Amino acid sequence: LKETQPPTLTSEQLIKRIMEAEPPEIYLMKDMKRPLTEANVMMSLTDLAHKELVHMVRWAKKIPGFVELSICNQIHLLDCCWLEVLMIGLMWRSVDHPGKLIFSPDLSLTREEGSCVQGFVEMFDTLIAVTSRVRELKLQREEFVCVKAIILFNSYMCLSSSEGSEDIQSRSELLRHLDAIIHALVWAIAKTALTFHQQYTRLAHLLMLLSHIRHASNQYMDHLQCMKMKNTMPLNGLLLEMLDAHIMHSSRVRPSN
Ligand code: AOE
Repeated sequence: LKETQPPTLTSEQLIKRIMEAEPPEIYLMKDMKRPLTEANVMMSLTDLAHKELVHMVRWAKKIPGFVELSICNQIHLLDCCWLEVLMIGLMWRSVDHPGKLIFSPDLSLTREEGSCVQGFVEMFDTLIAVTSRVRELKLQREEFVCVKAIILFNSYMCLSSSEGSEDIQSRSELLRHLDAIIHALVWAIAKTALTFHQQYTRLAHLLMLLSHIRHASNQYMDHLQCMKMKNTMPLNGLLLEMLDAHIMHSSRVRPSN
């Protein structure tokens, strides 16, 4: 039983809240004179990803509706989408730098520089290709923040789908928030001087980016999985835990805790 239903935000208010939730730029402030060896690059990227994940949790908590979900569902959503959220952020930072990935203001890599990392080139090409598409579409900041929030709530497929009334209520709450963000995205698209026909075509194109981002995320998850097996990379406990969570989701086995 819900005591108080929060007042519904207008699309404008919702976008304002989502914009305010944006994480800060992360600087690595490493000695960049070190050679771009596989170990150095991977250490920097892992370090960056960890710092970003801390901000990602803060970001998610500021997305209207997220903190009202159960802690368990909050964890499941983040477990499912963390790499997709990192990737769309990376694409957004890299959009004005064709052929480069801007990991942080002080760490950008070209395809050639990245080729020192095993399995990087394939991933790099995918990320560059989707980033080019983002550039082609001239993605606007308001649209970007909405699409990123949609990635978070669209991970609801990872949530437990048992028949329990709590689960069902939680799921419908989540879908209500997802609808509100989609509505806000439609509102943001409508602000541009486009015909109706161009507006819904644009909405479709923006949402189709999601399948490419999910593909890239899965591609790298598989790669991380390989590396975990071969033990070629210094993976920390957090990552191993994360990978286990990922396997559990993809094989539809419920975590035991
Ligand atoms: C993409 C975007 C970004 O901002 C950073 C990085 C860094 C690494 C990059 C990846 C990326 C793009 C694809 C790359 C990859 C390295 C090689 C690959 C270039 O080709 C990713 C580094 C990933 C490090 C793993 C970090 C541990 C994650 C643990 C998460 C976790 O434990 N949980 C429970 C999820 C919590 C969510 C908040």
